[in-house]
Amino acid sequence: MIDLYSWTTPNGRKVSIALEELGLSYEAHAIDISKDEQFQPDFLKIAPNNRIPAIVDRETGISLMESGAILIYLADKAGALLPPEGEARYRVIEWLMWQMGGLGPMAGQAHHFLRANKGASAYAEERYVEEAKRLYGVLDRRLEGRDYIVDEYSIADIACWPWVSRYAWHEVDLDAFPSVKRWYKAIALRPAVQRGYQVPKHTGDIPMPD
Ligand SMILES: N[C@@H](CCC(=O)N[C@@H](CS)C(=O)NCC(=O)O)C(=O)O
Repeated sequence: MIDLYSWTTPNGRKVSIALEELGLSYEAHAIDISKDEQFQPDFLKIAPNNRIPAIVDRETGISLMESGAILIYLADKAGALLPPEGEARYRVIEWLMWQMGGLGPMAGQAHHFLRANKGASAYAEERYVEEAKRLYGVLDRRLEGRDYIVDEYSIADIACWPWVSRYAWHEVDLDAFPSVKRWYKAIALRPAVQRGYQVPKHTGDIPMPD
């Protein structure tokens, strides 16, 4: 049994989607970041960076923060969604790191300036939207002629998909990125993705472009 501490955000959804895909038993605990619950002392013991998501594996006693590390741990534990060795394993980790260091932080900053602080800085709004679009271009080229980011569906797809589900928040038109759009819509139909998206609470349907 895995304890999942999460909220209805892209980084949180990565982990609930992976847990659903892998069929691992878990109990979700809501950490409402709009109420600053990520700063509670008990949560800090397992998440020293004050951010969701975090997990505790009751079987091993291991606790982890950082969604990328959690995805690798869960995939290795279940023996799926991450090849055990060889080039494909490093290719999945490569694209997972691309999401962790690029797509997530840049789109997150775009949300900060476009939605939470609109008008605070025209420079920052343009900078992060343009960087988000550049990254969508990178992903679009990678997905041209491929169903998934690496050969099989993997934690690289699961890491990127919830960020792309916020395409409207960072003002990206998916019609400009046809391979990303096709990939996004196909993954959105997966039953495990539909379940994991609504953890720790239901927030409405998955955004679906025409
Ligand atoms: N690199 C971290 C980022 C986690 C992160 O930024 N989580 C956000 C929600 S998506 C959060 O907890 N924000 C709370 C805050 O900013 O105080 C990861 O991937 O786990």
